[in-house]
Amino acid sequence: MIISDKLNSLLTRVNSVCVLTGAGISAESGVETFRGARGLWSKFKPQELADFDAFIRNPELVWEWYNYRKKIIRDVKPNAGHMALAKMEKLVKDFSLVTQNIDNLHFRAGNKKVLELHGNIERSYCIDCGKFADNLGITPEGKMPKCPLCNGFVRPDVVWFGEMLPTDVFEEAVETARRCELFLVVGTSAVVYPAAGLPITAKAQGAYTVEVNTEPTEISHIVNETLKGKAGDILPGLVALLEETRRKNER
Ligand code: BJW
Ligand code: ZN
Repeated sequence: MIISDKLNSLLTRVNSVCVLTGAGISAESGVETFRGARGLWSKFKPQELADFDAFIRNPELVWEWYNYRKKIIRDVKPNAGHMALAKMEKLVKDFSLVTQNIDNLHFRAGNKKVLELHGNIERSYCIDCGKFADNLGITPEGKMPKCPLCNGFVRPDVVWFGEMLPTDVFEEAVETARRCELFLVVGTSAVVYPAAGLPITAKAQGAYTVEVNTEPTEISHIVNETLKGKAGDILPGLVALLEETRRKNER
């Protein structure tokens, strides 16, 4: 892995790191990304699945799609990229992990705190009374789950297009972007806002911004440095550098 002298030297002393992840970090675990030739959006239409009006029109279809993805996600394991970020949380004093993913893999890798901007596939809530529930899904007979309290429609607790992100979670993510010294953007096409604005916020306040991605993205020309490759190959290398310098400093 080739990194700049600037990043190398920053890793020896950095105390505040914010990481934003997207679907690409879970790709090596076997979770499909959204965009690109083999992404979910090449087979399914977002306006029929990741949209509240679509849910009201055809809740069974939307639930079927989430059940299909839930099964995949439960069967896969966190990969070397997720594991590296769990290690990074232990090494860096002020560490924040912000994810657009709903797949739980950061928690399963061992991260204690994850700011989930787009929700979590394992949670759902009633659109009538707001009650939250875990692990609800389509019934074995293929029926929609219903609210145990009011019998209302239950939906996955994920953020669809045109919906607000959870305010407290997003505000905390902005705060971390505003104070970090190093901002890593990992495995996201950076086309979906407001998440894609976070590296821009970080750079504007002086953070060094580094992108880890297999392909160029919408923010490649904005970040300070691009590390081209798989998250599972690059992140362990960055963590090894962090670890090495911390060990030296302790001596
Ligand atoms: C690897 C790799 C490896 C692969 N290693 N890398 C016009 C302009 C600007 C904004 C808007 C606009 N019109 C509408 C908007 C707003 C809209 C938006 O941004 N739209 C754009 C698409 C145009 N945003 C919203 O609606 C958001 N809400 C909002 O703005 O609220 C305010 C508001 C409310 C009401 C009215 C008006 C404003 C909500 C966005 C919700 C996004 N939801 C989804 C679905 C979540 C649930 C689910 O999963 O089912 O979130 S869509 C989907 O995209 C999902 C993802 O989190 C999100 C981002 O995708 P991500 O993670 O970047 O994945 P990919 O596939 O795009 O990229 C993968 C990357 O990995 C690629 O770059 C690969 O190269 C790379 N890669 N392997 C490293 N091994
Ligand atoms: Zn209810």
